Amino acid sequence: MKAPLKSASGSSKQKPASTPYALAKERYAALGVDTEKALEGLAAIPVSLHCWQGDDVGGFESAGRALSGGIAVTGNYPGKARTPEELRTDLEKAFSLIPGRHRLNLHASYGEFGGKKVDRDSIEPAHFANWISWAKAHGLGLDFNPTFFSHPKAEDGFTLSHSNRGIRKFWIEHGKRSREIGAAMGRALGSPSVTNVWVPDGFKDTPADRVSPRKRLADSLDEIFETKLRGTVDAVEPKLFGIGSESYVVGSAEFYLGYAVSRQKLLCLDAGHFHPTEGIADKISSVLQFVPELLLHVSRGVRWDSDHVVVLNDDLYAIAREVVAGGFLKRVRLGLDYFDASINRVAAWVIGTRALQRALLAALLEPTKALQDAEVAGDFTSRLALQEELKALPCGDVWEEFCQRQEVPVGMQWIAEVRAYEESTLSLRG
Ligand code: RNT
Ligand code: ZN
Repeated sequence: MKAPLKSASGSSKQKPASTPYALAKERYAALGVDTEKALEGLAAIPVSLHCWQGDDVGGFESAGRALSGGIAVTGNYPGKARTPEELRTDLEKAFSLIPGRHRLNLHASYGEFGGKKVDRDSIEPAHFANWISWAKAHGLGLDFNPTFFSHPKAEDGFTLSHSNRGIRKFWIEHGKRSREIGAAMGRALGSPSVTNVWVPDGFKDTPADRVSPRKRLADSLDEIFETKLRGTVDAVEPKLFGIGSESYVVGSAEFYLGYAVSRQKLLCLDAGHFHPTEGIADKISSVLQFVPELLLHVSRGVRWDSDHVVVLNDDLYAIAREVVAGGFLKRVRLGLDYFDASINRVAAWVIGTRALQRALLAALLEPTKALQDAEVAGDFTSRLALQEELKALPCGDVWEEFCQRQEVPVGMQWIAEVRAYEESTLSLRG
């Protein structure tokens, strides 16, 4: 399909018979690690790409409102998708540059309403029929999110925990309909979707009553989740603060941890939703003692919950390591969540997804047994020495092999394809 770029690491001093991958394979084998198994394992891990990176969290409702809910997109890089067709074309380009089989994560505001005003409490699976048939045609799974922001009934910062019963009812209906849509997607595609609830509810300044909104949020969620549905699983997403909800967020970490444990729902951990230096890696094995599954919103907060494009940093390595070494690949669903309009949006998807996959590969290449044996024996010296040794092993050569086998561009080759797409397609958008 795509012409693979010759690996830059194949220097002239190497024996011609030894490809960089063959050498890497030997290095890892010496530590008891089977690179072939790692490659197979990586191919089996789907990542849910977030539709909202493609159009700055805009969506396709006829009203087309400004982004609200305390999240923000900065930048005005040309070429953002303006229609569902454009967004799908962009996604196809991104998926063609990402190795493996994946999923798409849709927000309710990305329905296709045929120019009509369909309010959030009236959305139906039919509004997502095109997305479903497109996903089927491309072998993608779908995930879903009710949209509790960018709407007049969310403008004062409250939705499911609103003090007004009518407004609460409106959003509860939206939540119920969203679950139905998620379930329809899951059933149509033969792969259960996650329907993830995140609400922006909170106060800019010190509240006089921290209790009542939380009670109302719990009650509203219980109403939304009342009916058992086949085809979707429910997740709830806590947050520390948002822009304009700096002093109090109703759905805090403790609130949703308690909620998810008591209702046996999925907890969604977004990497940007905690104190700036607090990572989510260590939470994985804690929370999975008590909830059935986790949803991860892999993101990168810079100083605040800024939703920067995911890159291969220590936090990302640690997250992937805990998922893999903990044996949690079947209980952790991986999704991305960031929005950057200052760079090419297709490239943003590709960079973030490939970074997550590379972190997962590094985790799959870890000699976990050797590390754990050293630990059990009390030999923390060897544990630390080996952990350090692993950092400079030729993981990148195994990654390039993976890209080649999956028939996607190797190395920097993919950026040329994004540039060509920019010229042929994105630059034509007004
Ligand atoms: C917001 C949450 C949420 C959103 C998306 C658009 O802070 O992270 O997941 O980013 O629903
Ligand atoms: Zn998130």
